[in-house]
Amino acid sequence: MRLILSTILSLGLLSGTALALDAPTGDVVLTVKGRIDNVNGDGVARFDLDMLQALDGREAMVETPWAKTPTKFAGAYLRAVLDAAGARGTRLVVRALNDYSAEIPVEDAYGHDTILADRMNGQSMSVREKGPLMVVYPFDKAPHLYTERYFTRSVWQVREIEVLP
Ligand SMILES: Nc1nc2c(c(=O)[nH]1)N[C@H]1C(S)=C(S)[C@@H](COP(=O)(O)O)O[C@H]1N2
Ligand SMILES: [Mo]
Repeated sequence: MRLILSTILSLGLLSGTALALDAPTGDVVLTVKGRIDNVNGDGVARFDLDMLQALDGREAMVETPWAKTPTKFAGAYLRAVLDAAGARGTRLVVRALNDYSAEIPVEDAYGHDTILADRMNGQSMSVREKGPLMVVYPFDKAPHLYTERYFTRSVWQVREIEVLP
C-alpha cells in the first residue's frame, strides 16, 4: 500500500503540478481553463454531464427576471466545479455559446450557494432553453442578489470558465 501510494505521488510530481481529473466519457459540456491544477487534457479540465452531476450541488426554486413563475433549477455548486478543477484565482470569465461572457468574482461561488444548473424543472436544458448549463444565483436564499449586477452574471448557455488571478 505504501509503495503504491508513493508511486502515485512520485508520478504526480514527475508530471508537474497538474493532477489528473477523470476523463469525460460523454459529450463535453464545460471546459475550465486558466489557473487550474487538475486537468484531463491539454491544460484544461473538461466535464461531461455525469461528472457535473456527481459533484455536490443543490436544487433551488428561484424567481428570475426572464420567467413569469418561479423556476426549479438543479446543478453542481459553482465552488464544487472550481474545486474539481483545482482552480486558484480570484476572478472567473464565464463564456457562453453565443460569445456572451461575464466576469464573476470567485466570492460569488464560495460566499453564496451559486450553482451551475444543468436541469430546469427536472429536465436537462437544451440550448434553445438556455442550456446546457446556466449560472444560477441563490435568489431564494439571498434575495438581495436580485439585482441587475447578478442578472448580468447569470450566464446561460455556458460553455467555458476561465480562471484568472
Ligand atoms: N448566454 C447569455 N447569457 C446571458 C446574456 C446573454 O446575452 N447571453 N445576457 C445577460 C444579461 S445582461 C441579463 S440581464 C440576463 C437576462 O437576459 P435576457 O433578459 O436577455 O434573458 O442574462 C444574462 N446572461
Ligand atoms: Mo442585462
